[in-house]
Amino acid sequence: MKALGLLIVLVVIFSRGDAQFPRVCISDDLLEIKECCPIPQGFTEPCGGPGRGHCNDTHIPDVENSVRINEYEVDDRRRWPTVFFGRTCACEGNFMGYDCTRCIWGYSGDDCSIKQKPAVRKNILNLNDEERSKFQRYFNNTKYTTSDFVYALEFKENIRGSQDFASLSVWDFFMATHYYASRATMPPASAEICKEKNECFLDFAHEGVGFPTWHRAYVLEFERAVQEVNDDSDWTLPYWDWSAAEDNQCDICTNDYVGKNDPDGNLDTGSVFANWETICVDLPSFDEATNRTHTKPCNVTEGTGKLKRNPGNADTDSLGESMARLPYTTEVDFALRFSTYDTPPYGRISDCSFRNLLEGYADTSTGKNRQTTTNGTVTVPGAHTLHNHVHIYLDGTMSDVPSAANDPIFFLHHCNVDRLFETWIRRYGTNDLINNQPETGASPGHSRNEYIVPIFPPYSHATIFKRSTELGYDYQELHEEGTDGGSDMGECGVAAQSGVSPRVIGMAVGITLGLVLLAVAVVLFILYGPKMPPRQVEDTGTEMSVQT
Ligand SMILES: *[C@@H]1O[C@H](CO)[C@@H](O)[C@H](O)[C@H]1NC(C)=O
Ligand SMILES: *[C@@H]1O[C@H](CO)[C@@H](O)[C@H](O)[C@H]1NC(C)=O
Ligand SMILES: *[C@@H]1O[C@H](CO)[C@@H](O)[C@H](O)[C@H]1NC(C)=O
Ligand SMILES: *[C@@H]1O[C@H](CO)[C@@H](O)[C@H](O)[C@H]1NC(C)=O
Ligand SMILES: *[C@@H]1O[C@H](CO)[C@@H](O)[C@H](O)[C@H]1NC(C)=O
Ligand SMILES: [Cu+2]
Repeated sequence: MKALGLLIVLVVIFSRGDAQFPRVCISDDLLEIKECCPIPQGFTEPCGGPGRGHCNDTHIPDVENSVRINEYEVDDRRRWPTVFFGRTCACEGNFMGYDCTRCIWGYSGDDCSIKQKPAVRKNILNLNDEERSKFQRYFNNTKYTTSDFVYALEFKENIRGSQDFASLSVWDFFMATHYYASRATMPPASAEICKEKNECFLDFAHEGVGFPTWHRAYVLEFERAVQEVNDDSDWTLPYWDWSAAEDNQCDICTNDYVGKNDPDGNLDTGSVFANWETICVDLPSFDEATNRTHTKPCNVTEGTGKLKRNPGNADTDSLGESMARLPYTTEVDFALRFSTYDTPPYGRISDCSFRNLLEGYADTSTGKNRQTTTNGTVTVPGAHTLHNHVHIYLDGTMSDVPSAANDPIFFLHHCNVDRLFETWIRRYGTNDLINNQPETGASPGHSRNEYIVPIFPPYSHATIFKRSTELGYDYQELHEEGTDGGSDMGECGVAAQSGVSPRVIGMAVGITLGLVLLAVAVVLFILYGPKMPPRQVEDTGTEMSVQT
């Protein structure tokens, strides 16, 4: 099984030429004129017409990136989605979607004017039997229902017409979307430049400041797709709070949830997901697949075998002892002490950054990035914490990030990652939340005004950096700091942070409040004697200064 543990660090999956678009826009004519402005059902004009939407040139945000994107001249994801479509629906008001028939997140109703009461995403362990089997059935239906979107089988430069787009299931469409956004190596000519910057790849979803918002949008789109497949708009995705798992082992790897497995990492035949066929697993590397044959590495219509999962069996020799267990809740507490959302260069080497701790390239004891190093014959594994840690711990399909979304546990994991992101927002967020995201200087696709590639038609990271209640959903419970109320920030002392953190303000307010309460209590005590027992007052004061 250890051989299956394709490491996140080592995987270099390339996927530059594919894309996914509404089936209605993949006629030879529309591909030729590069226009995707369908007339919605029941309407007479493209994009619905005045009051709903109109067809317009696709606006592309002009952003300066730290990696020179034009060096990736063959990558179809650049200036998304204009390599395929230069004219798309510009929706008005609260409408969105490729034909402006959807409502923006958080709104519903025929004219999308009703602000939704937030739908609550529950802890998967709190689902009752009926809800649990519903989650399994709904996921399974999503795997076996054909998507309205199709997927380009070839690089744009090789696309001849509609015959080069494939139909796939709704589940596999999401799988392919994540795969398409993930890591691609740099063209050989630029390899030297990028090596210096430690950024020899293009990844629109990972290793960057856009990681939390990219996956937030992705999970929202997925949740809505599952609702649509199952005709149940009230359904919500459950989250898996892995940091609370008993004995720090996978507590949902049973047939009641995502399926148990044998010692070789095969799912039990009693699991709903045992027969699911994966796509895009164990593909040849980019260089081999594209340089020799100039063909896309992943043919999404070809299965690549059954799901594999083997929690706790990742190769601890090369990856570190901690990979035999799930992350501790104290590691989550640690990450959530960082009020600084992200730090330059907004990538995998960022230090003292909440985003990098959550994504998992920063150590949860120092707060700093650590790459794999060698000291003599001893290899010190790079930091893989929280989000990354869970992927690696689960081993098998989940440990290869670009194709990890084959496994149903992926969405339960990412729902929890989003819940931790939301915990950060509620703890440190102010009215100008998006200012936590850089306007320039991130790697391509990660700055605040850039699009979440390859959502079509796209919207920016900034539009999704809001409290979840603004987007129409909430969590049963956010992450609560453990009772130790620690203040350890490793090698990233509070002083190293820019500005005064809300935490410090909170502490000051707490202490002041405690002192005021104490003073009031003393006065009351003097005035009214033993009616107000002083012991209780002392307790209140102590508790406050510990907690804040
Ligand atoms: C159409 O797109 C152009 C170019 O992006 C933009 O300047 C213009 O404001 C858009 N028109 C409308 C009505 O949205
Ligand atoms: C999953 O759905 C497929 C297609 O509808 C069906 O054949 C299969 O029995 C379902 N699996 C389970 C375990 O319900
Ligand atoms: C690409 O192919 C050319 C010609 O076969 C070869 O010289 C070159 O080394 C290959 N590049 C990579 C990165 O494999
Ligand atoms: C993709 O796989 C299908 C099924 O095996 C095959 O018919 C098709 O030719 C393949 N397409 C490409 C572009 O390789
Ligand atoms: C390298 O290993 C030696 C011997 O185990 C140890 O004394 C030294 O501190 C290590 N150096 C670093 C930088 O970890
Ligand atoms: Cu991902």
